[in-house]
Amino acid sequence: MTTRTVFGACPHDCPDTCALQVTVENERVIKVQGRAEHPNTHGALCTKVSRYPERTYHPERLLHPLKRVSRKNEPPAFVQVSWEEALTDIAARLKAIAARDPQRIQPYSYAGTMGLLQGEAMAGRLWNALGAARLDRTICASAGGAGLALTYGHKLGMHTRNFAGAKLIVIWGSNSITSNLHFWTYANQARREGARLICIDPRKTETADKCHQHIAVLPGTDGALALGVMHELIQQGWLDHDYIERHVDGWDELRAKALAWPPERVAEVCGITADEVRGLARDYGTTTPAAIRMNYGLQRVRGGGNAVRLIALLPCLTGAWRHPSGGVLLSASGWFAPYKHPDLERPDLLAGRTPRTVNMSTIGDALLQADPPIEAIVVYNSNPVAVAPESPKVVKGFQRDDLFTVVLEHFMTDTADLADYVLPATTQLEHLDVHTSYGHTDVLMNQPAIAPLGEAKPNTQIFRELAAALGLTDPCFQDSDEQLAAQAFTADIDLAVLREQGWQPLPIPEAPFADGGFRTPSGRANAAGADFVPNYESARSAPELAARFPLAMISPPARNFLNSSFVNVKSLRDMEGEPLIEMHAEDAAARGLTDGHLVAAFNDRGRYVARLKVSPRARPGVVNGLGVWWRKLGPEGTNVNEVTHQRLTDMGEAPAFYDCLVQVEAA
Ligand SMILES: Nc1nc2c(c(=O)[nH]1)N[C@H]1C(S)=C(S)[C@@H](COP(=O)(O)OP(=O)(O)OC[C@H]3O[C@@H](n4cnc5c(=O)[nH]c(N)nc54)[C@H](O)[C@@H]3O)O[C@H]1N2
Ligand SMILES: Nc1nc2c(c(=O)[nH]1)N[C@H]1C(S)=C(S)[C@@H](COP(=O)(O)OP(=O)(O)OC[C@H]3O[C@@H](n4cnc5c(=O)[nH]c(N)nc54)[C@H](O)[C@@H]3O)O[C@H]1N2
Ligand code: SF4
Ligand SMILES: [Mo]
Repeated sequence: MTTRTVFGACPHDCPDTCALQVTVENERVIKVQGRAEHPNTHGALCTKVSRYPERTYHPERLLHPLKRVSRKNEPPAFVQVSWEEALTDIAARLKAIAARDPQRIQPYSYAGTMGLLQGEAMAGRLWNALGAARLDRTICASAGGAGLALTYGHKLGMHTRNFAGAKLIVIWGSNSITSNLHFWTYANQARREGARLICIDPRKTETADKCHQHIAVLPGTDGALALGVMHELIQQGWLDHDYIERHVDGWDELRAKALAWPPERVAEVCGITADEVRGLARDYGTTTPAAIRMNYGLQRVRGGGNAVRLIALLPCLTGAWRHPSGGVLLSASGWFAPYKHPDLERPDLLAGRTPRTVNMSTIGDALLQADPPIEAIVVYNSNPVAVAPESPKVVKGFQRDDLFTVVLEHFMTDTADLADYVLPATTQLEHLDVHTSYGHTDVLMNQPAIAPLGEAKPNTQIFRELAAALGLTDPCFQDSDEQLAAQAFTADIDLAVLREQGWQPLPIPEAPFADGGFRTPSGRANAAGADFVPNYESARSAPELAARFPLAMISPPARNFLNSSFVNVKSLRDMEGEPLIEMHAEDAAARGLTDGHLVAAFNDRGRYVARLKVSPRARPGVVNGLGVWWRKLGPEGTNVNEVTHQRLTDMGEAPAFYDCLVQVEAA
């Protein structure tokens, strides 16, 4: 028996980017653990990724290329083909389209893996060389990202580990225990040292259960709450005038806006009490150091970008940034920018062409309406039929018989079901990759632990071979994954260190903005223009719509899934049970509904059937449609995106998943 240990990195779209220790016995992975030596991972993984061998060796893993033999609106039927046959045919189809107009070829990818290599390194080169359409990758974080960039100049924040030293932690729009477990470890450490923890979330999450206080705002009202806090900071004299004067632009304008938001007005808009607003402001204005952990939950509404701006300005007003354990963290990804090679995807191969850009968040409309039409779509690292908003339109788009669809996948997802070709991709245990993070500031390397299963190939290899089949001859298509890894970063990142140790930390100061130094052109935080933007859909902003669809619906992540990944891993699905809609007892009673009823959440866009859970986790007026289930595993073949819409946020052109009105009735 031979046993070895391989160092890896978790590829998932999660702020924690854990360092993995993979145990291989007789060429089979028997265990995936967190590395004890990696500071942020500290030896622990979430339940999902501890089950990685179960996912990798899943009996339904795709191991061979498949070709569709049914029509798109019929039940999916595929036959196994050789790689040669698949790639020759795909290349011929794409070539014919490219000869007419390459921008009718649409790549579609997101963060199924966050790896730089299996992400866009080789794929981006292919699309550039072809002149294919660009994809605006907005589906998750671009509203908050744009808000942060406008305010600080980049996506920058506190060190996660420094939350351990805070005396007040505000967890704002984040269910940390579910989606940012390793942050929670630091928050707990702070609590043991006497810190106060406040959770701001419409849902009473497992994280809210463990905080000292939970403030259950209505969805999309965080900007108003931040203005209310500012109102009190001004009125009570809890401002750091010296910090503001030296490091903030646009304060006079913001001050005037904040003064129009006394606690009583805020309370009405947010659906909370004026005392909750005053208490939050008092805690925040009088506790040092005070740290805010925002997550992306609060920016999936029309005003998401502005909400992030207003919250990000709070530590600039109190001078919380002066302390290593004060400030705010939404994303740390901007810290990596100076270390990443800007030309990894070889934009020079575009050779002056400027293909159109399609927004991934409105792929439903784009597939049905784009002019010229999208004739081919190549999907990798994403499951748009399940995760993109307003799925009735997404499904209809993918069902077009004249659309040529190629999906690179591990499993037969809802999207793969609608493909012309399904190509088997390797998992993180089978390929090389390098990773940055959006929750900490270490670069990680993932070494392959085992050979590819079946005929699966890394995305990089699939795109390499597709480039060859298309007759693309630039030498960059010959680069191996090792070479791509070497090209991914500037000289400050040492691949030898990554190979030896598994990670390399970036040299980021402990208190990065203690003396200002934001990355805006002026070096000052920018408050100009930040304001509260109400939801598209809410009782206050759209009363006529609310008369028909009176319940606000949010659809936050399920703990044992990662977006739509892991839904097909039985042990994890068993923990989640089945697709659920949580509703407050008052709302259930008003509709004559009881716990366990099969119900439909519906609006003019669609109808989602799930099991009702009458639960104090839901506040009155708000229902929680958890997780992104695979449509085909739902009771009527739909998931929560059946009812979400394609309107975009105030900045960043992102989806407003949590800005959604529905009615609920017995199914
Ligand atoms: N287990 C697990 N972990 C995950 C994911 C997953 O699906 N499952 N998803 C990953 C991804 S893709 C991302 S982007 C990250 C971050 O993922 P996020 O989607 O930000 O996830 P959460 O931290 O769960 O934060 C969402 C929280 O925001 C709350 N929320 C909803 N609307 C509002 C609002 O208007 N205001 C406020 N204050 N709160 C609101 C929700 O109830 C929920 O508790 O997590 C990643 N981690
Ligand atoms: N209603 C609602 N919708 C949401 C959200 C929500 O909170 N509510 N959250 C949104 C957010 S934050 C995000 S980030 C998006 C996420 O949306 P996606 O990025 O589409 O994420 P997943 O659903 O996890 O799908 C990723 C797919 O990539 C595949 N994959 C993983 N690794 C590889 C690989 O190496 N190669 C290939 N070829 N495939 C691979 C996985 O098997 C999986 O099927 O969903 C969004 N949708
Ligand atoms: S999903 Fe997040 S918490 Fe789980 S192993 Fe990956 S990085 Fe760590
Ligand atoms: Mo996300």
